[in-house]
Amino acid sequence: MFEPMEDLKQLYDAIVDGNAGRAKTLTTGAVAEGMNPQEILNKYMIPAMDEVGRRFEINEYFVPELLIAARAMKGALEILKPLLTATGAKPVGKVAIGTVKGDLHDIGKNLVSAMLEGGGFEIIDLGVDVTPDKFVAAVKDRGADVVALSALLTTTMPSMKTTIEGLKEAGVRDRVKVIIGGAPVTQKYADEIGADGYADNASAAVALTRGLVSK
Ligand code: B1M
Repeated sequence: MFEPMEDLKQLYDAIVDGNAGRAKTLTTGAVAEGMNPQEILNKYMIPAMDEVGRRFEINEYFVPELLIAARAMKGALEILKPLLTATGAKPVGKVAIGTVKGDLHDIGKNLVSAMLEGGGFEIIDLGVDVTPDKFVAAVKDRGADVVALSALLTTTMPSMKTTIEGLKEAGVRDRVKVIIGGAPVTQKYADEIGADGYADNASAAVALTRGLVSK
């Protein structure tokens, strides 16, 4: 029988242990039992990745363990994604999203992307390690209204500033709203580099983007 608390605790453990098969099975079970996908994500999956980061910090985990935990997280997230993005509405704006140059972390970016899609936005996903010129091209050639930048490393945060400078140099900064986010990013940093907004999680990113495009 499905035991919500017990099975979801096991989902947390499966992600921390990098057991992708088990993480998928448990997520599928939780969804089939009608558990709220947002709750599965926020209460069990994201805290599991935080625990992985904590173990990395204290040298209990190394890059290989980060990678297998990330694979388990991504597999489970694929199951939740259709539920997070279910929408019938016509696009309310076009968002070019990517993880900035030098940065390969994409789980948070993918989550923000899925939630924005669920919020009715058309998404141009530029992937990871995205150079400023690719964001510029997404605005110039593909008509993005919003540029959404993710960074997980303190060392790659400056790429957000360089991207905004790139948009200015290309003469398209006034045409778009720029939002930023990621674990080390703050509202203060957003103000410093002249971004239009900062969100600290995927749901907040949707509310922020809605607010900006309606202005
Ligand atoms: Co790395 N890593 N990593 N890593 N990694 C962190 C970020 C770190 C904090 C771990 C630690 O030390 N505790 C640390 C950064 C330290 C720092 O800069 N302050 C770190 C490091 C050091 C590194 C390497 C340098 C390790 C090395 O090689 N020695 C290396 C760098 C590689 C590179 O990018 N050039 C590296 C590599 C990796 C892997 C590739 C192995 C893997 C990523 C796999 C992948 O993404 N495909 C990985 C992982 C998995 C992590 C941790 C453990 C988990 C990240 C994650 O997915 N979190 C991470 C520790 C941690 O964050 N707890 C860590 C879950 C995800 C849902 O959260 O991405 O924060 P997050 O997204 C959130 C919010 O931040 C926000 O919404 C999301 C949902 O709520 N958000 C936005 C994100 N983007 C947004 C954009 C928005 C708005 C909100 O608007 C546009």
